[in-house]
Amino acid sequence: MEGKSSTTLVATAIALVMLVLMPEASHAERFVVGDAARWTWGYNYTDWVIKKGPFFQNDSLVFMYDPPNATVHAHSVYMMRNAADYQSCNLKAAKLVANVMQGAGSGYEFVLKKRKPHYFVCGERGGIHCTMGQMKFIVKPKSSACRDD
Ligand SMILES: [Cu+2]
Repeated sequence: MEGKSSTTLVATAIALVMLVLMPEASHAERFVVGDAARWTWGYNYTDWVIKKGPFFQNDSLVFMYDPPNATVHAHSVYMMRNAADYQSCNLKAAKLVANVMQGAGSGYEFVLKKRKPHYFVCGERGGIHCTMGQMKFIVKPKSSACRDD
């Protein structure tokens, strides 16, 4: 008898947790970085962030770019460790997020799980895509509790 009531309790607890979590999960948005331009040389992603934001925790960013071929530049996605590295496009301590192949097809999806500044850059050509190609942007997700839609 005791086992059965604790099972019921667990089931009730799970149901309650799902009730609390599900509306939030269903509100998370998915953004294709750069929209129709996708992840490419010369597009102003800083403007794109201003236009699309604010971003919230659990929203996702989808990076879409073709794998390297004879006519297309290779791109990638790196995360810079801090603002200084981001400003100078210094890739030495950067963390690889998606390699040159991972933007193909439906793209590479990055879920914004943490409420911290995310410094995204393209790491190709020793940082030239970051410095000259404007392939860089910062996203700092707000708490999902702040979402008012
Ligand atoms: Cu690039």
